[in-house]
Amino acid sequence: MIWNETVECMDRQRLRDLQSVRLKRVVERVYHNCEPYRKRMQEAGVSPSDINGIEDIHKLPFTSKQDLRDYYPYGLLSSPLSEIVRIHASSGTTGKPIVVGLTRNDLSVWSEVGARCLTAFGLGKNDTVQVAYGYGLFTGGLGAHAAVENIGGTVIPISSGNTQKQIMMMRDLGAKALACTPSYAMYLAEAMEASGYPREDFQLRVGVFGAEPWTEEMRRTIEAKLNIKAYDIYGLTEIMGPGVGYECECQHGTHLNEDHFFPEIVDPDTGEPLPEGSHGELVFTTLTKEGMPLIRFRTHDLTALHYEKCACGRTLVRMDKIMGRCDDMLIVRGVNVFPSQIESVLCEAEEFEPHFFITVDRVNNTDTFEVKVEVKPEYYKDDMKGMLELKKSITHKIQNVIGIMPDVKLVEPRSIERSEGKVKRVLDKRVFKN
Ligand code: DLL
Repeated sequence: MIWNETVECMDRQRLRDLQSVRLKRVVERVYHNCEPYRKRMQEAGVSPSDINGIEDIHKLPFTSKQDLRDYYPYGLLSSPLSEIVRIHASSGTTGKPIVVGLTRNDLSVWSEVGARCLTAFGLGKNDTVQVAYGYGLFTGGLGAHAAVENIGGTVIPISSGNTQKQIMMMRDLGAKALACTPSYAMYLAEAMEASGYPREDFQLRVGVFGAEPWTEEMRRTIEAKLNIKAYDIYGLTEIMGPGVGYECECQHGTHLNEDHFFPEIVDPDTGEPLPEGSHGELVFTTLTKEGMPLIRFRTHDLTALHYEKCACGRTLVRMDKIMGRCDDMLIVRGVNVFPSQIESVLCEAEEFEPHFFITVDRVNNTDTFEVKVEVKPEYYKDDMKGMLELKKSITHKIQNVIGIMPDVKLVEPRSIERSEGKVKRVLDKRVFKN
């Protein structure tokens, strides 16, 4: 099913025309209403009259996360505070959070794009959706909530955490869909198994998972454990929470809602635009936002875009699964390592759970790379020889994928901390030593 066929399946030339009109409008808006944007454009020697269409977007300067911190809290608003009806924020690793302001119209665009996502996941007015993303400043809870209400479904606004209650409500209220992070879905799956309730007690059939990178292997693992179809939903606080992108039934990439959020792929080091299909950093320009429009915002997310029409009929661009963020790529002994590579290996290995924790350190000027991996209960034995074999085999498998030898530590079942929101899987002690 398609929520808004006119837009989701729009002829690409018409879509470009629409994007052009909207880009011109948003550039005018930030230039006249937001001092930092005006200054930045003047410094770059561009004025709104230089922007005649979407093809001119490259003339505009980038916006970064640092800009949002520098102009905290309201410096980047393009609407007066009297028009702002909601604040959201995302906590950075250090210092002040990033704050965004949304107008009434921004909220209505958000629930429109959210409805496109849920409809693509096969959900409608007869479905009950348990929203186990956190409610509050995080966009996950309230974003998913508005989407469910817009399609006329029934929302259970349980928020994250309180796992036993989640299971009880899911069972008693007959939730058809679960919206949460993939890592929390894994945790819930284990807890459901431990609860002893038979699978037939639950009506769950769809997962609305996002807010963190997850691999295809993780998708298959969760689908098998929960006996559901798991869909990817993408978004970020600065642009709009969940709903910037979504998978359709073909699951052949994440469609981006390009009529509202214009995507580009650039070289993460130089900022140069890359040819279609190349991997690089995703950059967004909000085309319709009023409260805090962002021009060429560098997301740090690494992916590629594909423009051929999808078999589902949608013409909206398809984005590859996010492989990670430029800032969570580890460089260990000169080799680039993404935590998602370890996740793929563990999901494929019969004897392990996909729970792991990486610690990187520097000892005697050499990087150390420890990976704690959790052995499934049925494979966790007292037999020393067997455990050594297991360790050797997983060490090889990881080394084959990442190119360096990990120092694997096998740990007991359920000993790695589970996550109720975004999972944290890396401790890089080197940052404290520089
Ligand atoms: O995580 C918004 C969201 C909530 C999306 C619920 C989907 C579902 P932030 O906290 O600002 O916003 O984090 C945004 O999370 O730049 C990506 O690095 C990552 N991310 C979000 N969705 C996905 C996804 C929300 N589906 C950052 N796949 C983004 C991979 C994702 N990474």
